[in-house]
Amino acid sequence: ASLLAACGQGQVGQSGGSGGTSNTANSKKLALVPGVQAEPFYISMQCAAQDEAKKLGYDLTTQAPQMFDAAMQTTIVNALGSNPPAALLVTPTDDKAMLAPIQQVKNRGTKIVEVDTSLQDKSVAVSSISSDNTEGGKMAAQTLAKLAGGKSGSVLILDTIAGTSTTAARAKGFEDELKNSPNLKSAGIQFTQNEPDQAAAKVTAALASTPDLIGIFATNLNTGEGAATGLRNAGKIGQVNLIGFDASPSEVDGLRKGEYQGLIAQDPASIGVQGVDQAVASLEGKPVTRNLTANLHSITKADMDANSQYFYKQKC
Ligand code: T6T
Repeated sequence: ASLLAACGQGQVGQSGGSGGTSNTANSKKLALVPGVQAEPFYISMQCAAQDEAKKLGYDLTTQAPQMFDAAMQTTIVNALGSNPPAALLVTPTDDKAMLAPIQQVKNRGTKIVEVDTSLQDKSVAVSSISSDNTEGGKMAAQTLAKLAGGKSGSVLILDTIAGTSTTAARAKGFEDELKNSPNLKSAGIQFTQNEPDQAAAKVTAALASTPDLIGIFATNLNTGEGAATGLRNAGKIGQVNLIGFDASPSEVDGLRKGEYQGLIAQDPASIGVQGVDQAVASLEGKPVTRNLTANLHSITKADMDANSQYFYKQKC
């Protein structure tokens, strides 16, 4: 407790740098702090991570913030400092704001593994596991280009919150790839604070301001669900092509109903398993891989039944 008091809340560092104290009582304890609670992507990741930890003789506990929010996540990460786990698997909800709290846990001797998102500072984690999000954005642009079939028009990108490494890479990959389709013009990137209602409102506004809107790329689950609502409210389902990211039950349902023309599904279970494997390798002095990726799968209504293994879970 005295060490924690010496470090103080939100401060970075402890003399001696990243060495810290290793807590032998917790040598088999792994903590997972995902981006947000009760959300199918992170539930799927957590279920697989728990199973993998158990298989390797470790115990993984999960604590998730109520919202995808750096202040809420900071409170959880700071609390870990008083009883540090051997390793922390974390989804930084902001690529800069989460640096200080995560570094502080690291300074207590905890190994840090990033799962899904990552910090801008690449010196903190021993390993980072994510989808190739730039490639995912590119896949979405290629799907929309194919659906447009040479027809001209504008396409809107719905991002979540500035500072989210994953969705930012998806939006960038999408915009870069769009340049290869001269008939398609970017109507810009709109931030939605990861709120479906805001995504729906941005779609309503875009339909009014951009009469040639022919496509939308929703960079994650909440933006996709909101975009589908916006299109439904305007009676534009099927007229404006919607490509979503992720494969939540509601998105999968929307794909079946024709609200989405395509989904780019991630493999959150693989991210969870690889995260645990890297954390354990690091704790046991085995070789650790600094960057790992999980596969992506482009799914359409036509092939969705053959791809049901990529659909996300609502519970373990
Ligand atoms: O798309 C995932 C995740 O990869 C991203 O970092 C945040 O949003 C999700 O959790 C979906 O809601």
